[in-house]
Amino acid sequence: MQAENYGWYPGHMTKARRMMEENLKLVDLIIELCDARIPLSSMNPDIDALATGKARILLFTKADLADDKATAAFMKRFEEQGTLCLTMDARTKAKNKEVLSLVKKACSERIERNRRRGIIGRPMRAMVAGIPNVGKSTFINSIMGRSAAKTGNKPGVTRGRQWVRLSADLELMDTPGITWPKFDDPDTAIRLALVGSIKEDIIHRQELCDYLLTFLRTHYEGTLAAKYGAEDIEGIARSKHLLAAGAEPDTERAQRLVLDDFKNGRLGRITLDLPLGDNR
Ligand SMILES: Nc1nc2c(ncn2[C@@H]2O[C@H](COP(=O)(O)OP(=O)(O)OP(=O)(O)O)[C@@H](O)[C@H]2O)c(=O)[nH]1
Ligand SMILES: [Mg+2]
Repeated sequence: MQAENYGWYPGHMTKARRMMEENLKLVDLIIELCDARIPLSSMNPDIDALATGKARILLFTKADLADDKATAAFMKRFEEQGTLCLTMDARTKAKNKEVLSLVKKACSERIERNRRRGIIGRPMRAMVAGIPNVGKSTFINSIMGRSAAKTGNKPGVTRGRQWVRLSADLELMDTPGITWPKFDDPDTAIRLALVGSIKEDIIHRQELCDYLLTFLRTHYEGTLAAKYGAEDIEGIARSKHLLAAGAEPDTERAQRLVLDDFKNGRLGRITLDLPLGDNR
């Protein structure tokens, strides 16, 4: 995999890592947001090394778009590893209470240590981190109960760090999303692009669409036929009457349609990372 092709050139990585390190100095807790459709591909592989000694919780957003069965298998695996985690639709407040109790659990040691040192009443500070477009700002707004952070369905909406005070006990830091290369999995960049966390123009649309169609035919049999009455891009173009000059199928428009339908959950609830072993 050519990491530079995806914006993962060395300068970007150094900058992203430095920013993460600076932000980490300011917080007690990391709230890492991952996309439930790609729990593994969206996880920051360097956070373990960067965040030693910090409390951590993992929140899987966009669970409303992910495959429930896969989500359950992933959660089981993470919980067995002792990770404090939750799945959610970050646009709703449904999990607010559970998130706060998870935060408390994760911070309990730190609060106790502070108490022993006579530090009482200092709020816990949490950094909300994760890949672009995963829902960091949306999550902050839901838990705050008001629009405190700017959101939008494309990567790179939040530019700099921003603090919000949730309560006397907890302050949250919104951060810009960062992507990280995982050299051991060449499919990571494609999966990140399919869920909208890498800018659309970086990987060729045809490559993305071919990957998605093959994945769906293999792991979600019948999905394409049910939605489009066809399983390949030319067939889809024809059945959706997307035709170019000479009544040829307009595959470019068909690709855009399929990718857009997937991103917005119109192909059903689909998870691109495989929960059992081989993530390919
Ligand atoms: N369906 C669904 N959509 C979500 C969820 N969380 C966020 N979104 C949508 O995803 C898009 C991105 O949300 P943001 O909160 O701007 O994402 P972000 O992580 O702050 O993105 P950057 O600031 O660009 O790094 C928005 O259109 C949200 O409405 C979720 O749990 N489910
Ligand atoms: Mg944001």
